[in-house]
Amino acid sequence: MTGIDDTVGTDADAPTGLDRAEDPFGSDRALVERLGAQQKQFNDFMLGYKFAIDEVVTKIHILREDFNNTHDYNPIEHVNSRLKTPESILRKVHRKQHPVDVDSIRANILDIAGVRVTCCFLSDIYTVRDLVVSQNDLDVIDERDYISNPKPNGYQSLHLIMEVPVYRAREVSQVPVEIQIRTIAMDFWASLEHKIYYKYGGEVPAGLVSDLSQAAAAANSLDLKMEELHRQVRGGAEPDDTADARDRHPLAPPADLLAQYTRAVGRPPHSPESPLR
Ligand code: 0O2
Repeated sequence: MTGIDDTVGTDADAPTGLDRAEDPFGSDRALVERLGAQQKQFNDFMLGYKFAIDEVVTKIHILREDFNNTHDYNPIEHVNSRLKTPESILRKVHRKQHPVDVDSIRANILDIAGVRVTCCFLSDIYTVRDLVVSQNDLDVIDERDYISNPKPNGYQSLHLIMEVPVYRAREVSQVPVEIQIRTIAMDFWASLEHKIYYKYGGEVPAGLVSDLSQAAAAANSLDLKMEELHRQVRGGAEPDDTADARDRHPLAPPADLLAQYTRAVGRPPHSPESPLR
């Protein structure tokens, strides 16, 4: 006797004399078991997308912090992510007239995992795009530039569908993630348009469509103006890599370590003739 009853709750322990009348599921037991197995499979399927989001968000956070460290400038304003709800997945697969099963969803719905990167300036969008696309472990499946080619309603954003390796306990799977990169102005417009679209169930009144289109043009001209101001303020300067900027950085070596180095070597580590630079 171990003190642990490790058979409690298993089917092996069910009374052998149990007849259909005593089994709460009766003849539906097979169906219940099948549904349970399907639910488990679907949860496992969704978990793969959640892990893929985690991978991409980590990559974006690393880029953000590293870019800030190296260039004393940050092209990423904020990062959001979302896992499409099962209901939204089913609506989309149905709307696109694909079969409604897990294999079809896997093959046809490529934005189950979504990461949105919001940038201050237009040029930042392409900086972030290049940094993401150049990562060797990610493959670009599709790219849509709705900034060069806005949608008829005025929607602007850069979309990348990236395939991300996810290392799970039993396998490595390649999972698609949609990365939307846009400015704050584009994001503001898209959030409002999304709310209006859903409020009217997709049938937005003509007057509102026209107002939204004007608002998109205003957002675009704001982006162009801010980009111009940004250029003026930076004066075409390359990333700030001056000694001052490095010294301001939180990861700069502590003052006593610098002093020790300077005493031992005869010059500070960031002097121009230093072999370290
Ligand atoms: P949700 O609610 O955000 O999940 P297709 O063009 O048919 O091949 P798909 O997947 O529609 O396929 O591609 P697309 O057009 O690149 O859109 C992907 C996502 O971008 C959408 O997902 C939206 O999040 C966003 N998006 C695209 N067009 C618009 C638009 O006009 N307005 C807004 N606000 N967002 C847009 P979902 O599944 O449509 O929606």
